[in-house]
Amino acid sequence: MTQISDRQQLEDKVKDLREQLREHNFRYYIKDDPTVSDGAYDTLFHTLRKLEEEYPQLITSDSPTQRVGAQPIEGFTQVTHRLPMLSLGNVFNDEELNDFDRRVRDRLESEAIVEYTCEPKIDGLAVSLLYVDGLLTLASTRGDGSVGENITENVRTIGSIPLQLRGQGYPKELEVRGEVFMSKQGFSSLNKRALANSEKVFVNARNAAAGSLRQLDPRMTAKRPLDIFCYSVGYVDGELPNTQSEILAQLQEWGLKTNPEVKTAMGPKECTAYYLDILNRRDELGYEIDGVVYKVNSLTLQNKLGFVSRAPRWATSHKFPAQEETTRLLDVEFQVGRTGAITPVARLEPVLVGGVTVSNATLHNMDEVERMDVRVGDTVMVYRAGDVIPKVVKVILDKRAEGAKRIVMPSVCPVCESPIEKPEGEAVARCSGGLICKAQSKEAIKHFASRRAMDVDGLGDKLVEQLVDTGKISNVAGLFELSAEQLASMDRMGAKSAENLVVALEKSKMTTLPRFLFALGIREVGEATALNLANFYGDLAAIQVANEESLLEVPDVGPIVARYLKLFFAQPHNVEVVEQLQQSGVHWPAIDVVTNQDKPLEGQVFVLTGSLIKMTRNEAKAQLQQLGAKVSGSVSKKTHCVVAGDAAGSKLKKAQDLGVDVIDENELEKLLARYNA
Ligand code: I6G
Repeated sequence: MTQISDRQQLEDKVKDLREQLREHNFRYYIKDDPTVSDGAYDTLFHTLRKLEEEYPQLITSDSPTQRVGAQPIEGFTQVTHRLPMLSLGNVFNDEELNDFDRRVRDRLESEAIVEYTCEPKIDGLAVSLLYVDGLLTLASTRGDGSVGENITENVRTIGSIPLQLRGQGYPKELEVRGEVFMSKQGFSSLNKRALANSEKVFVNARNAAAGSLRQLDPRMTAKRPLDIFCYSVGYVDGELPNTQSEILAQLQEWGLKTNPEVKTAMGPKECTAYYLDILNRRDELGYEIDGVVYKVNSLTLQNKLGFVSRAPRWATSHKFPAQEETTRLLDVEFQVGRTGAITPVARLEPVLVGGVTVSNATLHNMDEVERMDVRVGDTVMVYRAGDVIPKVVKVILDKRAEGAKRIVMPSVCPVCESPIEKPEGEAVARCSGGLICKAQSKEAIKHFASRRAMDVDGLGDKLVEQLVDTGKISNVAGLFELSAEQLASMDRMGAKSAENLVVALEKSKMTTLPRFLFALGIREVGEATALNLANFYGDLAAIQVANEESLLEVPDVGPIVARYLKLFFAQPHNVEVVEQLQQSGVHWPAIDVVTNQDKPLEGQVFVLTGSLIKMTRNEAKAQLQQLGAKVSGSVSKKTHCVVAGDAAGSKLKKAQDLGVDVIDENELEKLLARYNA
């Protein structure tokens, strides 16, 4: 760096790096069309960071290196909006939409068809972003519409919000309004992790986004998968186009993210067509919406129409049927999962939620039951989204009836009557019956046959249940004893399907050791751990007899996994089943352990994202590859681990969405040190 002696040259270089990084962010977040690899982005980021470390006087707040503040803040200060953040009126059906359009035309004293812009109404949090001379200067919540909270430090951590507008011609002051939200998958993996760690779960994606924006420590917000769609402007000191659709296009050019579903519609009929189309595709959208918004496209007409009380006359939202409804909790039953986990399930007075009748919903676990203080007879709020199992999210305490009955976890399994155990500190209670329990057997067999395990084509859940209920099989080994005749005698099974299933079972016998290990359904042994075990020991017999000390040497195997492995193979019944399976012809190719000890990460797919501080991404990549890992550029279900550096963006989000392991730079360092020692 010291070769750059000339100060001007140095400043130019820093400026150029920032511009390049901004442009790449724009391509990545806004256009969804990156033009450089992560590695190339990283190199630029590092060069900039190194220069800034060497010349701290060159650091500016809009530098792409300056997203996450170092210190938590003490509280949120209040911000008075220069122009109030209004609310929107609602319509719920075609008739009300026609009335809205009628009022618009009456007020404009025109019978001409009105052009509207249509966009999804995101179920998130309205925020205001103030850009002064293109710099993000202030971000605030809507609050009561007049006064909100200053959440600038947290908003700066959201990768899709530019710290500096791109291009030229933006107004001297530009207040942009939008909705910050958490994607459906981001929300789901956040809650999964919270459940696993016995932490508080969020009721819905909106609350999760709100909770994330209200963190006092911006480093916490930075870890949450937040995103934004900008939908309009507030205070503007400068020129803007004269229609809503052109304003959105212009905001995008300046680097602000707008919704790709925005369209224009001529009159209410086309608006309804848009509404139906979005309603139809609601579950496919990666984020929660609660309706669509129509706005008169022309700003001239908007100005003529003005406002009524605190809502514009030129816009309305067209609400979808609710996805949350209240109903009565009639009873609670306890379901038993593959590992014996007992889930309380609510039996409800049937209720229509978002167009679907719901009569059962999950209550997760007893900690949740206690946290919500839910009782039989209570009026509860039920939430349903897409194909996901509906859940009870809240009790309406005001409506609690006199005799509402507390929910008590049974002491024995409702299926096999073995004792239920709940170890201290764990959120989940379990049936101790193991494979004696029919419920556990059914789930174990379903898991064994599943696509990522033994991959038995054509063995559906219902069939497994029938096979166990009729006593045809009691464990996974029984699957390979089934004849085509036995299968053909099951409900809804023809001779042809039965034959196909026998062929599929035969085909599945040729597998791999990692798949087989995973298929056994040993607690905490997921695909990645199964792969590590297979690579470390090379064969099943060695794993079966490995002691705890040895198991702890396997990458990513800690005391808990080691204990479950020991427990599993200590049970004669399990060993017997494994032997039966091998005798039936289940087999796999041998693994060369010698090679794999040199390459302990063989078969593991890593993705590096965000900026690393202590090493470049290329260095990290080379070291991982040396240990046998494959380093891929994109996250998918096949990814084993994502290394997330600073300002990690959509790849981190995707990893969280898919439930892929995420480690930070420190953990990566430890991992590399373990093998390189
Ligand atoms: O709350 C809102 C959500 C979405 C809005 C809104 C919007 O446009 C897509 N637009 C306005 C003008 C207002 N609230 C006041």
